[in-house]
Amino acid sequence: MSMPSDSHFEVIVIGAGVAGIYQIKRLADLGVHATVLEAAPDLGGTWYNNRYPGARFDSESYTYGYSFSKEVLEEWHWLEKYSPQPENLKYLNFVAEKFDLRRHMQFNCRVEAAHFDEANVQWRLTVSDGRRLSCRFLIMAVGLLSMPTLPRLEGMARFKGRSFHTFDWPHEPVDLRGKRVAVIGTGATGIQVIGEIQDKVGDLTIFQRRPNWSAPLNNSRISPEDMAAIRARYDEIFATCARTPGGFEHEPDRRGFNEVSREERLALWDQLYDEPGFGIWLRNFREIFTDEDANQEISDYIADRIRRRVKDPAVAEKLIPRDHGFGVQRVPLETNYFEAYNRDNVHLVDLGETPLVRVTETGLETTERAFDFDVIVYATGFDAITGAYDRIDIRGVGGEELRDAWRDNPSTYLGIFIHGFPNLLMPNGPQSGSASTNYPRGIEVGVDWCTAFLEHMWANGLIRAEASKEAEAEWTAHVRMMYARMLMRKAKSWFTGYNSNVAGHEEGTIRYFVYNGGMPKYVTTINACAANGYEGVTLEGPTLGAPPGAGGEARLTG
Ligand code: NA7
Repeated sequence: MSMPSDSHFEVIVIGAGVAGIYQIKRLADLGVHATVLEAAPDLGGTWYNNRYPGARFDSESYTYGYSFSKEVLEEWHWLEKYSPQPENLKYLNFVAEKFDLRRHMQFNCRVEAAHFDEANVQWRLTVSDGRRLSCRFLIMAVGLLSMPTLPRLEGMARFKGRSFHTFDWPHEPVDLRGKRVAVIGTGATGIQVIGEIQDKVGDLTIFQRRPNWSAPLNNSRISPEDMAAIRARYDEIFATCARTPGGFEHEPDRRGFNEVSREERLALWDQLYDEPGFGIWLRNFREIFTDEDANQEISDYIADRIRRRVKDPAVAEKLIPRDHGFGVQRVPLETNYFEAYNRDNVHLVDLGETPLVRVTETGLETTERAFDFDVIVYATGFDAITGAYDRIDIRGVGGEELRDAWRDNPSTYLGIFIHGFPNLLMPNGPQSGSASTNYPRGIEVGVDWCTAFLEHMWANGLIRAEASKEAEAEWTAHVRMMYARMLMRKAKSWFTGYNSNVAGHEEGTIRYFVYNGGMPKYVTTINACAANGYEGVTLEGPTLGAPPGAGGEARLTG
């Protein structure tokens, strides 16, 4: 009996986060010789890395967990409606241990290069420990927000206190008591950190470049009785998530914005603002995403709520965004964020007025003055969606580099395949539906689809799959076209590829990163592709005359 090789695999999965864990579960169940390569010392992805105070779900916990296992659903008890990072990491470990998935994972194993070997129809990988591995199929489960970015500021290494990006928050507790703390960035992460540490630090100074719209999280505990009621409803919960554009329980208000009176709209918003979670964003009228006037009205409403919560009117005005409307980028959910600015130990520095100039040995300097700190927290975001791909030297047919192919914009077929990069699959890639949804709901769809695709390949003796240039061009044009309807296209956010800290991603360069048609349409589209014999993907066997029923076109390779 031949032993499976430890350097060649049928499938290599890159990344042991939410997607990688489920992907390897599916492959292990099929008995496929597969492994997961993970750069971090352990599994968990986002929930392994982001250990900053206040890190938690903005999805309802019970809609975020995996739906694939009845046993897991029965056994796991979510403790909070929006579960915090330590609990989320515990959950992912629970799942991995339950199905004994760790034995299929390799940690501290960063993939540095992946080159397609056309002659042998294989991917050849170089990993950080110097090993060379190969596989027939490569699955990218690298995460959407896994490449943190720091500002490009002079003197950053000079600072003598402690400083870290929120993604790299130390694993051992950081004692902030009595400390002078700076937070740079007021995205979802900054807003979570600020809400959590405001009353636990000596002094907190927030460096805000542009304010972000945000709304209350309204978190609560989940009692054993609540959890029993949730368990009884799981089928219904997941069915609702599958039906809604964002993969949440929140269903859009399908009445027309102008079909109801202004009083009715205000009454709805009063109710939604005080409800938990994304209700105010996703249970709202659909026009707020597409119609300037509707968007202005909801933005004015939220601005008033901010004014009611912040005592100093001058500070309140600084916290109200002017350059984009409510909901056109992902809405951070907060706990006591605006109230933080009512505290004597919390100060706001508006970088729009006085930009940062440099980091000094003792703190930060703006165009106006110098500040001294013990700790600087960089909550400055990510090289989103394509950043984790760009970091790996990925080369396809003829040595084409993926980072070159995607320099201006990603281009994919269904967010799953890339022309010129055969046998590479993305269960939650750029331009997929899963990139803009309640993440695990999209991931399960993507992983199930990719797994069924691989089963089709194996069942039909096929060894090479490549999206056609035409199919890719058509999908990418479709994704692009859908942005035309959305006010989102005007926002400078990670959804449109904006990041001032990454060369080429600064202002003025919109990137078509996500499929905006909602999960239900996306699922219909990818299922139709599968039902049509994987239309748009050229499938090949090892020799001419691959088995019948193979779909696509068979020709000689290798
Ligand atoms: P975001 O949403 O990209 O936010 C990053 C924040 O950092 C944002 O306020 C930026 O200001 C600010 N930033 C970035 N670079 C700088 C520099 N150089 N100087 C000053 N301020 C800067 O990332 P998050 O981590 O908060 O959230 C990401 C997602 O995680 C979120 O949507 C959730 O889905 C979970 P800007 O607005 O660009 O002016």
